[in-house]
Amino acid sequence: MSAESRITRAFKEAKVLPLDANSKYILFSDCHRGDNGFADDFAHNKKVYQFALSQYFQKDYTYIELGDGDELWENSFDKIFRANKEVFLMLKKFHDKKRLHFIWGNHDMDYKNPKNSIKNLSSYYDNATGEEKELLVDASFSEAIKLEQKNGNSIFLLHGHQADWFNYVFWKMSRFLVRVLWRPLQTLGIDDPTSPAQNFKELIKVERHLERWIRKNNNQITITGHTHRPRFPKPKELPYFNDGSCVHPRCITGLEIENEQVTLIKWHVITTDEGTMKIVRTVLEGPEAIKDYI
Ligand SMILES: [Mn+2]
Repeated sequence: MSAESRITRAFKEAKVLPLDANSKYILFSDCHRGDNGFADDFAHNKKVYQFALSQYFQKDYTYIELGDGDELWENSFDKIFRANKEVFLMLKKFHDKKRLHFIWGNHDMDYKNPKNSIKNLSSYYDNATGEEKELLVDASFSEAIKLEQKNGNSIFLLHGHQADWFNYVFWKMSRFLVRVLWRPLQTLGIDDPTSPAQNFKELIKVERHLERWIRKNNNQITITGHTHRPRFPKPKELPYFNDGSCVHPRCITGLEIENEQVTLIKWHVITTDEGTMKIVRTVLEGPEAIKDYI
C-alpha cells in the first residue's frame, strides 16, 4: 500500500468531531513520555506540559494528542506511568469530561489494538492506598480525526507516519532497532536514525508525501505531528500544518483551534527580574481564520 492510499484510507475512516464557533481544541503530539531516565527527552518539559494542559483544562478546551504520546518503543508502560503519574492524572481530568481524544503514532502503534490501550490505561495501582484505581477507561484512540463544520468542510488530523513507509510498514523493525541498538547509544548523545525528526532527508520526504496528498485532495486542511518540525502556512498557501513536539530542548509547541481560528503557540520557562522562573505561553504564528485556508 502506498503512502497516498494509506492517508486516503485514514481520511475515509477518520472519527468525526464537530467544528463550530464554540469549539476549542488544543493539539499536542510527540510527547514521547518516558521513564525519567537518560534517554527520556520529555522529562525536562514535563512540568511545562502539565501546566499548559491545566490551563487548557480550566478554559474548557478539548485535548487531542496527535500520536507518539507514550514512548512505548523504549519503555514498559509501568515505568512510563510511574515517571508521569501527575501527567496521567491531568489527562484523566480531560477524559472524565469527555474532552480527550488520542491518535496513535508509530511509537504508540500498540494502541491500534484496543487490548493494549485497555491493559495500559484503564486502571493504575495506587501505592498510597494499595488499591487499583480507574484511569482512562475506554480511552478513545483512532488513526485519524476530522474536525468537521456543518457545511462539510473539515480539518484532517493524523500523526503523519502514514507518509513514512519504513515507520508504518516496518514499525516493529524500527522499534527493535531502537530498543536494542539506539537506546544505549542515545545516552551518549547519538540520535535514533529511524526517526524523521533526526534525519533531514527523511523529514523532507515525509512532508513531500503529505503535500502531494493535500494537493490531490482539493487542498484539504491537514495537521500532523511526527517530524517534530512545526509548520504554519500562510492563508492561500498549501494548508499543511504541523504542531511540532513536546520534546524540543527548551519548549513545547502546539496548535490551538478557537473562534474558528488556528494559532501556533509554545510554552516555555522564562526567568523574571526577581530571579524567579515562570512558565509562559508565547504565540509563534497566527491567529489565522480557518476559512482563509479553505
Ligand atoms: Mn512519530
